[in-house]
Amino acid sequence: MISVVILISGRGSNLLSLLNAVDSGSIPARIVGVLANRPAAQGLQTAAARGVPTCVVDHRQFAEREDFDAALAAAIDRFVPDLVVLAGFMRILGNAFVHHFENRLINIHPSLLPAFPGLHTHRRALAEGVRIHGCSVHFVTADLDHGPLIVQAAVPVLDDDDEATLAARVLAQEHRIYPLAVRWFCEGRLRLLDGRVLLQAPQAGDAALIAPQLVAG
Ligand code: NHR
Ligand code: GAR
Repeated sequence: MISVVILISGRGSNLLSLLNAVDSGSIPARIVGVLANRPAAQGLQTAAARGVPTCVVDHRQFAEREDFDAALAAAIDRFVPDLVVLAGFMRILGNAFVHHFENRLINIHPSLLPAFPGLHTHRRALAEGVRIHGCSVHFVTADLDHGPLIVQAAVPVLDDDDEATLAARVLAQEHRIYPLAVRWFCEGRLRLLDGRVLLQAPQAGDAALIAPQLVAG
């Protein structure tokens, strides 16, 4: 069984969607730890209430980014995870950290990458007047918000949207695609080829396990 560590900074609604997907059996993994860089992150309570061990590595206790990264990596390594999931994690991670977790570190970003990397994506999408916005799950590389894309979901931008209404529409899709991406990773179905992600079809035997297969209409 794949072991997963989740990193958060705040509310933790993506964390909750992942915990629920594991509990319902749709992700074949164990969430072995939840780490936050802020002691006040609400998601820490969500995890503790579900019996998941939590840990805080407060970035304000470190003078240098590299020192924070090293302490965070050491705290994660104690859980011996196969996959590290950034779920609303708000600190940029340095090369050494990214390299240490290469090909087993993923992020959800609230825009249709490569549009709007970085912060305040919904505000910037509204300011640009884009009509389609969304969210992206990607492997994390040293190049901020530019790693190989695993899955994206798009939503319309409506004329009367403000930052809050647009963020809520995107967030609903985040809660769909992050569990999907984590499931594919845990099923061993994600392949990296020339900086792109390929999704392998389910194993041939799988169809028999869920026969009869569902068809549209
Ligand atoms: N690190 C690397 N190397 N590569 C990525 O793709 C990363 C990453 C760390 C976090 C999440 C990302 C997002 O989805 C993420 C992707 C924080 C910032 C940021 O500017 C930007 C992008 C992301 C997360 N953070 C400020 C900083 O100085 C602090 C902001 C705060 O603490 O509120 O680190 O959007
Ligand atoms: C989510 O919208 C996530 O995509 C975004 O922050 C929110 C966290 O919500 N992530 C970033 O902006 C990363 N810089 P949550 O804590 O409820 O999952």
